[in-house]
Amino acid sequence: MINKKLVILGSGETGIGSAILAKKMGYDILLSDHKEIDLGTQKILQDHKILYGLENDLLPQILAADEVLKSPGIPEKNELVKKIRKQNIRIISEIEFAYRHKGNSKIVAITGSNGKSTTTALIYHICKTAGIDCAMVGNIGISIAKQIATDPKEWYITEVSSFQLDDIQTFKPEIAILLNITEDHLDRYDYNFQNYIDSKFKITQNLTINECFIYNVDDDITQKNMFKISNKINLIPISMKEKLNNGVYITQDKMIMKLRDEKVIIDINDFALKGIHNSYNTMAASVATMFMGIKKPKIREAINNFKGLPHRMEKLPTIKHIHFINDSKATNINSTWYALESVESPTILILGGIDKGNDYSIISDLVKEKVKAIICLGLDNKKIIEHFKNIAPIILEFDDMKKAVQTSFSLAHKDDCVLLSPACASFDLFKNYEDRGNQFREAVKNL
Ligand code: UMA
Ligand code: ADP
Repeated sequence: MINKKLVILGSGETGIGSAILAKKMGYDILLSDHKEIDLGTQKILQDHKILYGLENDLLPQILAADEVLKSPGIPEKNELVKKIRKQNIRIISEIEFAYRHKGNSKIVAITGSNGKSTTTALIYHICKTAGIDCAMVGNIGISIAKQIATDPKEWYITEVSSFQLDDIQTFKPEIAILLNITEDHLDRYDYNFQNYIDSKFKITQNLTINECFIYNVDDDITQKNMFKISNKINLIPISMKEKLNNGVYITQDKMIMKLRDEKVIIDINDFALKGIHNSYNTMAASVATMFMGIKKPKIREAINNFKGLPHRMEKLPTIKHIHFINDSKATNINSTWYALESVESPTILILGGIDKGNDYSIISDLVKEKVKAIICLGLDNKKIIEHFKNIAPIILEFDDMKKAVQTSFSLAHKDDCVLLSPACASFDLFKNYEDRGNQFREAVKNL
């Protein structure tokens, strides 16, 4: 029995999953939320005999905690978090808590500004193909703590966000992957990019020579910050520009993986995921699973028949020779850059939503080269219009997906592409990026 007073902040996926695991492990738990907890969630808490309530009603009990587990969506600037810090009560994240109670199971942790979900899903797919006992958890949507409590596995393929890394202490995955770093979530990092970079690098904090760190040597920001990490880590670089003696690279349409004394070569035409960004994701997933001990035939089979995830460069059925691509998950400018880079025909680009600090000049050249019209889909489109007014031939504004899609369709000619890759969060007009992507799919279907 662990007789520790654990307070859990937040009653979402993280909070509930952690509470279930903590209860199982014998902690003395209290769960709080700043809002009224919905009835379904209350029922789950009651069934597990977990005490809960409103943050404001529980302040003395919260500040008497031995440790506080904070849901990732709760920012540092939150007044309660400030009070907890002032009292020197340790704050941990869910992945830290889950790590402590995972037993002998192992973790693959995937982070990066873009490509996390795709790479996580691909690693999971390779592992399943190879018959490994595993679960896909973390930022992709399922609490790792809940998985450990209710259905433990040998491997947890875990998508990890910077918010989840912020409050780790001992978290040490067997395989850590950092795909890339570009500006994102700066509102949570005092608008200081270095703070966000440091948060991503926390994934390496406890690694030793026994684990491995897979990272992208072509990513400038990653490279510039590598000097900070311990030289006693087992490094596995990936590159599409350099031939490497250890790690993975692509040359003449071949992916070459060199690990320990083993060399594996797979033709890149076998990759189901297309585009440069996806080649990086496939390289990371392939070498991670090779490190786990999975052999080439299973890796090749799985990367070849992987279906990809919806809302990420998802091709929809062509209508009257017009192509439609749903890239609703592109919520920052870097992923929109990759989307535009990979389209091959003149494009009507649907852009906009809640801007998290985009520098639109990053896509100016690609817009000049490929974009016939920008369709703004957001409540406040000033920044986009200001930036592209002399670059894009046509800029129109909408606050409704149906009208945005109908207009895009009317502007498109044979073989053109209508690309939803908004570079922005969706919460001004939609519930979330899935809702935005689903509405796009529906509007296209109804043309
Ligand atoms: N809450 C408070 N006080 C606050 C703010 C929120 O009590 O100041 C409460 C809310 O009322 C709510 C709960 O906290 O009840 C929500 O917690 P949360 O926002 O951390 O959400 P979870 O449901 O626990 O989901 C989290 C991740 N959410 C965020 O990081 C914002 C999910 O990632 C993740 O799938 C899930 O844990 C399981 O790991 C979502 C996400 O948007 C998809 N992630 C960001 C991204 O991908 O860009 C990082
Ligand atoms: P994340 O989980 O990190 O948000 P996703 O796999 O969901 O990443 O992809 C999000 C967006 O980023 C999609 O629009 C996708 O096309 C793009 N993307 C995917 N992989 C990469 C990558 N390695 N580099 C840049 N952009 C990427």
